[in-house]
Amino acid sequence: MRRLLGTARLSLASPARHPRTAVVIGRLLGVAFLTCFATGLYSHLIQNPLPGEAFLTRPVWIYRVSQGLHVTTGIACIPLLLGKLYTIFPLLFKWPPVKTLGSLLERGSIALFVSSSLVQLAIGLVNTYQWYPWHFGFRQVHYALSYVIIASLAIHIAVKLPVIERWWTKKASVDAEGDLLPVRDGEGELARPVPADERPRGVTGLLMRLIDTPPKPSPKVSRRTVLGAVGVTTAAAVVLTAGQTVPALDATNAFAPRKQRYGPQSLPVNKTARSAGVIDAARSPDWRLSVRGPAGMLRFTLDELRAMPQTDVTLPISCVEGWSTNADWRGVRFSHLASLVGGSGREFVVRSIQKGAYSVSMLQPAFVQDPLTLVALELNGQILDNDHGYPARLIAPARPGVLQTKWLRSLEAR
Ligand SMILES: Nc1nc2c(c(=O)[nH]1)N[C@H]1C(S)=C(S)[C@@H](COP(=O)(O)O)O[C@H]1N2
Ligand SMILES: [Mo]
Repeated sequence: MRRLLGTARLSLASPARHPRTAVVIGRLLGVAFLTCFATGLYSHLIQNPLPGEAFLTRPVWIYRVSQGLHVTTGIACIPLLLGKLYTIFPLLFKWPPVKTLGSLLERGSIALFVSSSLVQLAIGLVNTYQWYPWHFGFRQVHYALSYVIIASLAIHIAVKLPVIERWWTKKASVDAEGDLLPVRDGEGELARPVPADERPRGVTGLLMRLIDTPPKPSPKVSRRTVLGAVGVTTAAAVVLTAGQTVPALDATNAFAPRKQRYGPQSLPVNKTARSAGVIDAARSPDWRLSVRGPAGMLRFTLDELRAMPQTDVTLPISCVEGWSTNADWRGVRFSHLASLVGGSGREFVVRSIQKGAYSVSMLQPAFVQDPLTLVALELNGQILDNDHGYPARLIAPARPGVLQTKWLRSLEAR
């Protein structure tokens, strides 16, 4: 077994598989994972607030940027992680896999990190296409896994700190000609000359010695090729998808699930009125918006809402799935409606005529009082399209799209 794995490791040795390469890719991967974790946590806290949590309402685009970063860095993690796995691949054939308690921690944390990140990135990516080919709750699993990943990453970095430090700077990694310095024992296992007792023996060993003199690894794939490939695929993944949230990259947005301005009234749509089953109720002349607060309940027809003072705001829809677009909204200030029922400064429950998921959202006092929060009746200069929430929808600054409830039915102070 040991010999077989030794052979495998030797045949996989390559100058690209050097701890310096692992450190270079690892740094980028670390930054991407931490950004993804922080922005994911932010998104989680807006949707599942802690008691007494304060909400940021400015800048209005904060959620747009944060969630755009979340999805974009998550996508960038995929080629980076694969590149990193390529560089450390031979270590999978280390035998015995675990020698000491320290190595158990090291290998255990890597196993956990690699497996949980692969699952995390895969379900996250698939989720951006609104495809849920599984039977678990995406949000809970994605959230729980993020802690597993960050904890195992912290252990991994702590264990590897000596190697990371040793190969951190370029200066300390290359000789006068610019070639990577060889790895000595204790400086990281990768590309270390295979000790005599680990070299394959017998026929395999003989053959290998004929083809390729061990322990010198053959320069099959150069370090530059690997770093170049990882860099190009990562950049491509970003450039080909980030246009769903960065308007300047719209032209190169080939793979993202949504395009800027592609949808009714120049705004993408997730859930259509038809699929939500709301068209009849939304178009009915009996539609009323009921607003309830400490001072009682009022019910408004669409004409009554239109007769109230109208406010214009420019605010983005920023979907948790990563796409976002700015739009011009016109409607009645939420704070005005709240004050009519004595609900100023209260938290409101906002309900849709739609049933089921996404049909309710909580609007905390900071958003209720915000002059930019509207019960919108118009979008980009036209009466709201059925698919954008006709006759009325909620639009507030700095909130995830999923909380910008469409096809409003009632606003209730708590
Ligand atoms: N009632 C209701 N409101 C809703 C949704 C929904 O499914 N039902 N989808 C939400 C989501 S996930 C987003 S991103 C925004 C924008 O989606 P849209 O483009 O479909 O309007 O609307 C939100 N409001
Ligand atoms: Mo969304």
